[in-house]
Amino acid sequence: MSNLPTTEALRDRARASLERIGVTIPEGDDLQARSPITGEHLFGLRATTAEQVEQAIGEATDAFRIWRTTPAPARGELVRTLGELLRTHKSDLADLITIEAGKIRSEALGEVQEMIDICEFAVGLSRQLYGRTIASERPGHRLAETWHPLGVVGVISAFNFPAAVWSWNTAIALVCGDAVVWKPSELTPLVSLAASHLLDRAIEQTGAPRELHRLLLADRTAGELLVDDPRVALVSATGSTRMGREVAPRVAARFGRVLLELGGNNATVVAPSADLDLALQGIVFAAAGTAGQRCTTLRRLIAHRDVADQLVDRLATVYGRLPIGDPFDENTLVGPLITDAAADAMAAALDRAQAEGGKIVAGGRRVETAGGAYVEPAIVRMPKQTAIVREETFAPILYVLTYDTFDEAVALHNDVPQGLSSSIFTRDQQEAERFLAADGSDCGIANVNIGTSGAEIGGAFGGEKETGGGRESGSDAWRAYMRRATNTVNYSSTLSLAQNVSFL
Ligand code: UN1
Repeated sequence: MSNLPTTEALRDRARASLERIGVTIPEGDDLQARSPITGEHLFGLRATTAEQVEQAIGEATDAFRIWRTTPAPARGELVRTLGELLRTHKSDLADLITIEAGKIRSEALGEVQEMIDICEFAVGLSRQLYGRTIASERPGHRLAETWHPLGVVGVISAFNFPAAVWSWNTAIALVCGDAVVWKPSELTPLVSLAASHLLDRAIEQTGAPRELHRLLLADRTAGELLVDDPRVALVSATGSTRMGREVAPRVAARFGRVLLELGGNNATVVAPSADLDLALQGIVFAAAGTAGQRCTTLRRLIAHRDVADQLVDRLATVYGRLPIGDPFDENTLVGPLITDAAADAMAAALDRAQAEGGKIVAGGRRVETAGGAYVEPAIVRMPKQTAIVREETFAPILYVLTYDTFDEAVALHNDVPQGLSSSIFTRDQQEAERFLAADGSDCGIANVNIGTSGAEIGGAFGGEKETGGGRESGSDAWRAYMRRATNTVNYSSTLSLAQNVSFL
């Protein structure tokens, strides 16, 4: 492992990036900004109080009242400006993502690129919030639907995509005419301050209502206030299934809307006809990339018996050479886990996997170093899909299962509680299509000849079952951020009732 930067150097680098973006650090001692690179504290920060959360929701509600009548293409102008600022500060924001989330440089830049892309998408969308015109059954009537802004959107986001997930929600919500209150992960306050400040600058430049976006730097109680507040029309939450189980019924109890992006337990099927070179590359990026901390990370490899040994041998060789360490070092491919607790959870999962009959064939050890939680990504061959394999452990563990028939592969694939992302490597067109068919993969994302992670923003992102059912980002995911009105207009001079009802 290469030498790690000192915490002092990380602090200077963070301070310089924040200064270029224009952020003044709200120093205090309620919250800690830290870096998983050294595991040490960077800055003490002031938290948003419960009273300020209340106030922020009120201010956002007032801003929404103005924003909802601003023409959508004019709303797009704000998001276009945000996109331009993100381009200007791409490197600064990526620095902060590396410092606080531990992502390697290329992935941190990729995350900011994803933000720029969603801004572009949203700007286009601002002129395409189409409703349908529907054939009326009555003469002299027009039937149509109109999409209106929804209200205040509460965004709750996780540490692993500390900025991009906010931008998927916020860029779309803003063009849809909504206001946003954001409760980011406590683990990434500096990224949140930076992203939020760039939006504030865009708001100022375009003359949009100042309180259109509010940032809550606080612990989970602030998230709970958002969840329970009837002024928050939509709660869009990314995180664990456990969190989703708490959020969903509370929002439902007040008839609010939720958009949930929860756990994944993503699998790749490797068929006997697969191009193994391609599969190898796809698997390594999906399983070991981002140190296994994407919700789309590949966690289960379902390999045909004829190719499994060869594939696992080749994977183990690549795993043995994966450069682990300082995410700022351009040779590094695997940065730190977010906390010591994450490394402990990985070790506990590996113990359980072995107790359930698994055999570790690569990695799995903690890299001894002062500071951050660095681990060797692990490959574990399992005799069957045991209890631990059916759980999501947010760390780089790839469980390998083997299959004989395609039906068996699909059954194994779908036999987990989560349903986010999936893929198959095959050169057999029939198999590829069957994997994508109604009785194939049950996930929200199903791919052929690429891995499970790294989805483009143009498609709708999300999954089924315990993943929560929400769809964010591209395609028509915008509809979740608006309310639909069905309009019947009678332009005749007779009142005709639907369904041929006669009255009077
Ligand atoms: C997440 O891990 O919360 O598809 C989101 C991907 C990324 C998004 C992941 N575009 O891997």
